[in-house]
Amino acid sequence: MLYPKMSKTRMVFSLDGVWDFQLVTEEVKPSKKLEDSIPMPVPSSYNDIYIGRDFKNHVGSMAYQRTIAITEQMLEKRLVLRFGSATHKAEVFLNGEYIGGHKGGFLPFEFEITKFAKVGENLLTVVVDNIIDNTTLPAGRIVNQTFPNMEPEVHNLPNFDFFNYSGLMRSVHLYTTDKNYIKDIVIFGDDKGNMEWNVLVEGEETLSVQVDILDKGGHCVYQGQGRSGKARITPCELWDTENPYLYRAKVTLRKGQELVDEYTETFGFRTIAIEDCRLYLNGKKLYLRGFGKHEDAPISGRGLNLPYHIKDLALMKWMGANSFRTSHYPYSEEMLNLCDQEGILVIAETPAVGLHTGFTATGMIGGEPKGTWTTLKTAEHHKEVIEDMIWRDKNHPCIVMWSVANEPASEEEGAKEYFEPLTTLAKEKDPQHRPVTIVTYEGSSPETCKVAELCDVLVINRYRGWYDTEGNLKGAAALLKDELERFHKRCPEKPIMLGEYGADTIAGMHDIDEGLFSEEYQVAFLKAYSEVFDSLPYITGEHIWNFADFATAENIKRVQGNKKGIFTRTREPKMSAYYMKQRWNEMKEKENSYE
Ligand code: GCB
Repeated sequence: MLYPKMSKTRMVFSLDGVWDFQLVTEEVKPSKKLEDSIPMPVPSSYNDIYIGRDFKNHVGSMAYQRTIAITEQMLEKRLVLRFGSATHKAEVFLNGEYIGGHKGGFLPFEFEITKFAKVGENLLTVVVDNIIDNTTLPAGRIVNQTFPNMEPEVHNLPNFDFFNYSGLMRSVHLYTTDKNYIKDIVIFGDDKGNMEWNVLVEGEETLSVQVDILDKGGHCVYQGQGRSGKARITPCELWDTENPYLYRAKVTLRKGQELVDEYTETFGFRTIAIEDCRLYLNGKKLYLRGFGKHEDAPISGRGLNLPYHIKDLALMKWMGANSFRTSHYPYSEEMLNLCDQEGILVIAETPAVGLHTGFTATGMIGGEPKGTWTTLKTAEHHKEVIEDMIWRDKNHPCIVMWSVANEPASEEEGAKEYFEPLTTLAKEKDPQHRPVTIVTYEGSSPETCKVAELCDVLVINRYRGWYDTEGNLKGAAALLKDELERFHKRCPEKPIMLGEYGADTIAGMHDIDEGLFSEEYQVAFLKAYSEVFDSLPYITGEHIWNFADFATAENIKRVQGNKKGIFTRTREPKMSAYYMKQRWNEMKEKENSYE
């Protein structure tokens, strides 16, 4: 799906700003102005904008409303209303009429509204629903609780360890195209300068397509004709983490001589490969240094926050990191564009987290052990989000791998049957056939994991020295090494990386004996893991959990959120940032000296 961009033929209007907002307690009448509404910024999570637990933890729907002014010229075109995301479900109404809905909280969707809109003022109402249950991704549970002499209460418990932020958390746009238009573009290149394109066109058969490849300076280095084609660009600058060189493909659609649509897509030339248990980027061994992250900031929550996006990438570069995982959902399109520009590699993850009825990261729910694959009703929706995520993100050179899920019940009967069609789908749908993984947890050992063979890279999360063996880092390192060796024995040809490892650390808390929760313990923990990685040649990366402290649901294992960040929530460094900065920058220098 194309991001809304202005061109000679396309107008784009931002609908970001202050909308009217109301938590829904009785049915919304979308043809009427909301009564008793309060101002709400879009994009933002709604939860932390006002005060009070009841507001923040509201279970159910919320209504967003604003007016939009539409001109005659806009209605002569095809007029499209596009949401960057709506978490987790949305129903959209224009002037009281239902124009469509969408399920899934982290991917864009759009509707043509030409026939619903009128010249002048139009009333746009969006009803967003934040419920997570055994049909949604991420997965959660609705729990009805009763207390003596009280009205029954409804709680929505996340089966995952991040706050269930919701609302219109990404940008909303209106854009126009001609009735004949470029629907989508697939474009990519390899490290030999070979490229392929495929332009999807909506409209008359006779329309002609031209593709101009522009270099950084805007000079045309190749011109191709036709909806699909192959070419070789020589000389060609490759995209990599040190020199993220981007080309642009200017695609024009003509009816005879008349220009009817123009869209410029960015892409890069690079090759990702796996050989001898290692990942390669453009023929060079690739070691992934970085983090599991969250889209998370004070006040705006999970809302699109460009200053935080750019700051986070700057901090990663300062540390010598080269990558992160979009744990645990697809991130904003803006972030992926920045990663293309900045040369940061991304493991792109679906919102499939919490797919385990007997386990959560915080260990706080009992659930129904071993019942996951008969209890969850997520398989069809899981397919949709894989297709939609890959379709949205396919052209980004920064994406190095797809993660189909985080910490599912991969040790339970039924896991292989659930995941096999999904990993196959991910491979088929990606025009570049990038590696695919399922990130697994401690309960899924080399002996019990049912999905290892489905993964191109084994990405495993381990918390030895934290959730078990706490305080005993020698013991933790021994267990970790032994387990990695067993995984390697089972899949000798597959690269292995740590997708998560970390320890909660309260910034400013110190302990001469490196006690749990102190900054000293976090450093010692990371050192112990680093030594294990350095002793095993098939380890292809280390992603620390987490880049920064982040908000979670309240429970007694979380002190105002998860504190495993290397940075605090407001991005101040903990001691460990300096340790990792030194380690990673030394690694980087060594890598560059081999060139
Ligand atoms: C995990 C989860 C992550 C949690 C983390 C933790 O295994 O994948 O979402 O936040 O552990 O800190 O417990």
